[in-house]
Amino acid sequence: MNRREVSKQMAYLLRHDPSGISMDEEGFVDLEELLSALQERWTNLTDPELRGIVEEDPKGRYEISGDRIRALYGHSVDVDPDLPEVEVKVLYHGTSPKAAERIDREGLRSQGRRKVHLSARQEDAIEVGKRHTPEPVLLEIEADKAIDSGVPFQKASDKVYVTDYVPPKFIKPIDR
Ligand code: HQG
Repeated sequence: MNRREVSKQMAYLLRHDPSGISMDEEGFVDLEELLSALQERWTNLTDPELRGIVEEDPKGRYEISGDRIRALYGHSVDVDPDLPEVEVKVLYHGTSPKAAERIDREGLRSQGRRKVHLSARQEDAIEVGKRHTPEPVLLEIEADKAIDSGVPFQKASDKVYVTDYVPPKFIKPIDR
């Protein structure tokens, strides 16, 4: 059992395509049902192993509550996890040079996902950007000023924050 592969499949089911598993409006599904779906591929996967993957996830991608489980961010399915709205001074976003040009004109808009995703740390934002391009552009978001102007940020995990839209005036590229 390759934990990363299981987690990838889990993220796919919980964020994009629960394929038959019923999901509530906050993104939760029944843990046993998810386990059964994963056991179609990983026959010997156990409940404790699945819980271990959730607990040890390096980005805090998932949450278990009672007998239910959900992804905390990354969704394209139409759900609205009840994440805490937080005060934060600065956040970061890593992206391709081409996207950065458009972001400079029109702001950060969600594309395939429901939300815009931001990182608490510069290093993490750079890693996110590297999924799109070898030499990502690092953007700094003046979250405190955005909050003052009515843009709320929600904390999905220790590393990941989400919002609906960030206007360009709160975004500036950082040299690195
Ligand atoms: C870009 C992964 C043009 C944006 C990651 C990004 C993250 C624009 C792309 C999480 C734009 C969307 C999310 C605009 C934004 N014009 N492009 N106005 N505004 N974009 O994959 O942030 O490991 O949906 O810059 O690590 O890259 O799977 O978002 O490049 O935490 O848990 O549109 O997903 O988490 O790409 O990644 P994505 P993301 P996991």
